[in-house]
Amino acid sequence: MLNKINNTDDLKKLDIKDKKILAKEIRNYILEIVSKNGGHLASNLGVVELTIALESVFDVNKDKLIWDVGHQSYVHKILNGRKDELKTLRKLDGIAGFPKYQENDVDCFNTGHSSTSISAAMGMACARDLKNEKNSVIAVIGDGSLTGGMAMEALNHAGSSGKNIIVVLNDNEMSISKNIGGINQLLTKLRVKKNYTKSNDSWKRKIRKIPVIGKGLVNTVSRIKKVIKQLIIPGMYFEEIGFKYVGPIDGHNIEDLEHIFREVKKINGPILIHVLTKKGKGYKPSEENPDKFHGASPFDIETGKSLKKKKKDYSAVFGHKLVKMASKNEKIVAITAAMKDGTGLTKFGDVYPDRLFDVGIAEQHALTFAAGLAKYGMVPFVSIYSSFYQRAYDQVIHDICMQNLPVVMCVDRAGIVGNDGETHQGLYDLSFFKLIPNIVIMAPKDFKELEAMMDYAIELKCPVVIRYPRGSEEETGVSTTKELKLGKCEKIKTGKDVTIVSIGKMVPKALEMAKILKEFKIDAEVINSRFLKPFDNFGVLKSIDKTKNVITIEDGTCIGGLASTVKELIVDNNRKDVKFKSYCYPDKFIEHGSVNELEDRYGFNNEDILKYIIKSVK
Ligand SMILES: Cc1ncc(C[n+]2csc(CCOP(=O)(O)OP(=O)(O)O)c2C)c(N)n1
Repeated sequence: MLNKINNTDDLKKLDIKDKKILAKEIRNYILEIVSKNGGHLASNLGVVELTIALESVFDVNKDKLIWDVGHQSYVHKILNGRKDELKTLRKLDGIAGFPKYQENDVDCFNTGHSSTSISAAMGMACARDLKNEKNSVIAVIGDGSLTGGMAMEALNHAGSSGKNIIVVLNDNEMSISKNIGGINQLLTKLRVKKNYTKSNDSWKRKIRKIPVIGKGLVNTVSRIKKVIKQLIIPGMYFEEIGFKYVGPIDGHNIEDLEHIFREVKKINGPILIHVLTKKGKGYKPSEENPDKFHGASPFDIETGKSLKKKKKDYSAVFGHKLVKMASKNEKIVAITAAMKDGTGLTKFGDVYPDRLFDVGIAEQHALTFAAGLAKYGMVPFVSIYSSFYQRAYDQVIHDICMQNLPVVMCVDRAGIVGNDGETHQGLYDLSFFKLIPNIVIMAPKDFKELEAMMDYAIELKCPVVIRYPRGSEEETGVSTTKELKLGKCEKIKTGKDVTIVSIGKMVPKALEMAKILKEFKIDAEVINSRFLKPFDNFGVLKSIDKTKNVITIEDGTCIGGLASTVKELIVDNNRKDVKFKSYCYPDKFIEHGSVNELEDRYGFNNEDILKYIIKSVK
């Protein structure tokens, strides 16, 4: 069946029986590819029938179909001209793991970060109406992503707008791990709605029996009715804010789904269709452990076991250290935005369940929540991936830094993250944090320095950022001996010919360079910046004055980070005779590929750097 499908016109020719066969084939195909390339397996296996039904009923070329997060868009890509290319999924120059209009116009809105789909859909619905055009606009959003503040803001806007917009709520009871929070409780009630029907009737009968005397009581009774109605018909929540609620519907029954979508197409106003799916469906290991197969590295299909050797990584070191610190300091609390496992906080939650707060996919709330905790005397460590910190920028400025609150902002997955691509690269944090007053920014060169920075962050009693990369430490052969001092760099090798200033995960590279340069009789001075803010102007300038030749290496954008800082230092101090070169990421969104491939592509390979240094010194 799969061979017959090149686009959704082909799909529309199939009958239900053939679509069921197609669903099976698509699952096997995705499994085969993700087991080799890695990727978001469980979410895609869960939406096979849903995607087939949506794209059979709606016209992806005319209607607007927006995938929230977009990690579940592989089925859509298969059905829309990228079946063969899917083999290159997430590979350098291959197709992306998220919707990309650059690949195909039917990916009508690029996603990667959660909870944006309803806002984008509302924008499109309003534009459509202003242009007097006719089509359906559909946002497909998971129950996890529905917990994001943006989704709530958009529901609020859409509900009262009267616009024709369809929200398909793909409810699998999971975010990356089990979904949590009040919205999830609401959905739990909805999931078992059918069981309420009976009691609903009996409640109605009971209410009717209440004697109604006088106007006041009538009002009271109608208010009570409303409240009770909300309790026993929880879909009312969506109805109350202006949506027509349809569901819950079995998300693996193509026939039922198509029927509902056809009906809904005819209805005016905002509609929410509640669809129940099973995350990881059709592959036993992912059905049993959907969290492990949310974002999977390559694995063996037979056993489901990962083919990647598990090495201790920065997130794990962070998590273990925090558990140790928390045993001595009862004020320490940890916050995650739906990424407990990814950020290494699982053990912390096991040991201190009352001191770990998983706030859902709610980075903005996480930061202001941390500010509240800090204001009341606690010591919050907030661990969020670099690219998701972007969403909480105002909270960092307005709620944390303006009040100079001692929140430790741990920036995980900083720098190039690899195959998830442009939406997930953590290239901007150094730059955007640096603009903020009152903040201290540190980046460790290895695990030991991360631990030291975590201890030191508490001593500072102000907003602190600690950024560290995805994965494991690189061997430096140099252990951290010097104590951390605010705004002081660490000179790890003295030299006279060239100064290499680097930060975080690029320090080991700088040391490696220095080692090789020795063979060319070039004596490099290696500086671990440790702090980007406050920056060690004095220490770095002293080295530059000696060598008159400086290069910077950082895992971040060229604008506003280490490169800019050193450049400003040179200009501000009028050092006209100094040679300067920076290794950093250019002013463009960096695509997907492995970390090594991207480092090579963007000039971080040893050969290129060596060539430059040798030329600049001679
Ligand atoms: C702003 C933001 N924070 C965190 C993430 C990481 N993340 C990707 S998918 C996901 C869970 C999404 O759950 P849900 O919407 O229910 O989709 P499912 O994977 O269960 O289908 C999370 C937390 C993200 N993409 N964007």
